[in-house]
Amino acid sequence: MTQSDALALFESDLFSLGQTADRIRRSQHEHKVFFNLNRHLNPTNVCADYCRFCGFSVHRKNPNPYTLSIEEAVAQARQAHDAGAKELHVVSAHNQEVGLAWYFDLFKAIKAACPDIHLKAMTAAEVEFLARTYDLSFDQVLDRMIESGVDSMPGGGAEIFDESIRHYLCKGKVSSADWLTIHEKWHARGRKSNATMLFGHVEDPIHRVDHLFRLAELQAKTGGFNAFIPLLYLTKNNFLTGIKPAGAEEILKTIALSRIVLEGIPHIKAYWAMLGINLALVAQHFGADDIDGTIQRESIASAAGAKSAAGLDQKSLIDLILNAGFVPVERDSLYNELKVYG
Ligand code: V47
Repeated sequence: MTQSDALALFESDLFSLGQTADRIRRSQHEHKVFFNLNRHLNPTNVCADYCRFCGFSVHRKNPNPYTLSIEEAVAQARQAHDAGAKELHVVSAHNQEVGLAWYFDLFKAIKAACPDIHLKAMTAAEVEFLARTYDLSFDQVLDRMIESGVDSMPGGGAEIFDESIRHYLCKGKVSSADWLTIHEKWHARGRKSNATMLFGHVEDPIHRVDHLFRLAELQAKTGGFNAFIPLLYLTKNNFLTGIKPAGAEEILKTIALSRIVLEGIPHIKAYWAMLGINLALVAQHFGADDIDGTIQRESIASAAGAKSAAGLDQKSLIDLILNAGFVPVERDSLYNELKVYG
């Protein structure tokens, strides 16, 4: 498929696009909807970089800086673990005040306190920030992550790869080429990661197609991406004004196109914290097969206006998936099936 074919598909009607995506989804995953028992932990919102879309980092619209001590972060990890979380998704802002060691000591301390928890931590944007700030190579940062107990990498920081849009959105943050290089190097270490795309702001469909094709190319080379997560841009508390929020049709088409173009990435996640649980369930008919997890607590999407701060309990998540006519499958962080419900 060429980029023009993909663009033409995107312009076709929602239901034909959805049907094609659903065919691929069913051939890979039948009626399963994957979820996990996870907890998001965002240890600091103090950030040296500036992204127009971000409502989480501290700025004049969000004048509440916080940085957890290692002890506080470990206490939250323990609490999550005691409540059943099997994965901790740790994403911090780019904090120049805490020092390099804070990032790695945090992971070591969490792993020491909860050895069986899967640590999904450090976006490529954080890796690049630490390399840039402390004059390290990407390899050095990635090796220190592994030494400190990081198991896999989340997909954040990809935003939109098109360089002109990226320059407008988040000038100075990790470049698209570096984002891809960091994931390639991580995969070369035999580790898995996810990929994201922030959509529904100032980009056009052509930029989404370009983004998907760059990811497909890397996946063909490494096979290291587990899941792709199209992240719906949320409009609150940031400096990207005058954007008309994307509607359901646009969102579902983007998810469906992702499933079609990224046939080599096994899972497409409809992240309920940003989409809302109902649309995330509908998205399971349009190419998605994963919904993220219980989350328990979340700061990035909720800072931007999502109703996800408190998470969802396991039973509600399972019932919602069953009521939508799918088979809930609890998975681990690497998509091994742990329990099939119903
Ligand atoms: O990179 C920031 C996005 C991302 C806004 O790997 C916003 O499993 C919408 O990457 N509206 C971080 N999005 C979250 C992320 C993620 C989430 C869930 C699962 C996984 C995974 C990864 O959040 C950032 C940025 O693209 N973001 N501000 C906003 N206003």
